[in-house]
Amino acid sequence: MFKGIDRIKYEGRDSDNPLAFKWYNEEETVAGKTMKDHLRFAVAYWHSFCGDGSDQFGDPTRFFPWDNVKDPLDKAKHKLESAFDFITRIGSPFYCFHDTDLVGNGTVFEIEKRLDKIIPLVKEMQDSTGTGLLWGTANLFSHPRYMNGAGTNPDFRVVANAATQLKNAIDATIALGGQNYVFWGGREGYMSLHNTDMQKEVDHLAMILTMARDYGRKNGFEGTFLIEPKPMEPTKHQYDYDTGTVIAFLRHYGLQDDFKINIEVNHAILAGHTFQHELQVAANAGLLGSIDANKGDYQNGWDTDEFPTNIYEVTEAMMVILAAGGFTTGGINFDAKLRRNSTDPVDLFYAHISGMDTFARALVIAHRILGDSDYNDLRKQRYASFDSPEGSSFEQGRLTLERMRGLAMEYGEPESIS
Ligand code: XLS
Ligand code: NI
Ligand code: NI
Repeated sequence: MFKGIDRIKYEGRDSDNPLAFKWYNEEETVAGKTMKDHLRFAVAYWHSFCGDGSDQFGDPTRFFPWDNVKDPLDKAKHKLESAFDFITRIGSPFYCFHDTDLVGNGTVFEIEKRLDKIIPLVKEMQDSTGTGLLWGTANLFSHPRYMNGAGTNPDFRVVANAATQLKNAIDATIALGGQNYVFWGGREGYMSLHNTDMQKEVDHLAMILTMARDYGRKNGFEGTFLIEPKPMEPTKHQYDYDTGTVIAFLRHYGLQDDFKINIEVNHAILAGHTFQHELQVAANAGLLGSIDANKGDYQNGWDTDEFPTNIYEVTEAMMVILAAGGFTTGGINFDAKLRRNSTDPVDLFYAHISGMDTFARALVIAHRILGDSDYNDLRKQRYASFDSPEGSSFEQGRLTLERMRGLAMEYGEPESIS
């Protein structure tokens, strides 16, 4: 599929070769770590090897060499070879998948059977190419059985099916040495309160996550469970609205020691926030896990999943990520897709190169702003009045409103606004 395209190399800023990196030099060290170790890029199996360009208004525009292979397992193998061919040529250390991206959809036991057969082959592919699994997940939203949700479905039989698919996806993730396991809410939300018992549904969701945690830990999963917030689409009210909502949920149900947040740029925008804001909220809670890198459209109200090329947005994000100490098990997954009218296989390279270069460049700039400018000092100075004895007494909880009144009398009306 990608014949004639060599391993993408770093050629530096002066290169005009569209099939070369201008900024991403995996061996280059920034702040004591190589770019490869900082950024931990991952290719998304679904957009890159399943996305056919179709949308609500039109048929597929992109065709894969395995489209006409009848046997689901043969199809899965064919796709696997092309996927790893791409991953190796672009030089991404990781990739991510949903169970159904690998083996197609069906009954949960059909999926189970196919996974049992394909996972050893995926493992071989990982080992022979030196690629790691950043995270695995189960697709609990595409099949018609999930039209009213998976963990939050009002029909217990659907919940049992969802749990089965979930168990198998965790098994696959463990077998492949996955560093994280992701839950994006899919259809875990609702359309109308009139037919929805919200409390019951949210309790059920927590129960499924608790079972997943217990199962994973019991079976040797040492990675991080991640929740990926999204405020809307496909349901009107998604239970994992944004990072703040998810943090409250995790703490309420006692899941905060095993779960962190996977923040997607476009989801942050849909929630009326910025990506940077969401990262900072997670970092403050010590729950910044991983990111789904893409770019939203500021005029559209849906998940456009464009490749990230906004250097300002990404630089500000990298400043928060660096200040929080960087990724541990997490990384940068390109949850981004080619446009419908982008139909050449080589376009997948241009798109990933742009995204990887944008993040690498942002990493360099962010590191310089944090280290070589007065950015941090200026922000600190803004709160300097809290370093006074009274200010620090306040922060330590040693003042009362009465004492504050006394201090206000002493200070009088503040003259200059600092
Ligand atoms: C959809 C989500 C999805 C998750 C994985 O909006 O971003 O792609 O990342 O299920
Ligand atoms: Ni995502
Ligand atoms: Ni998304």
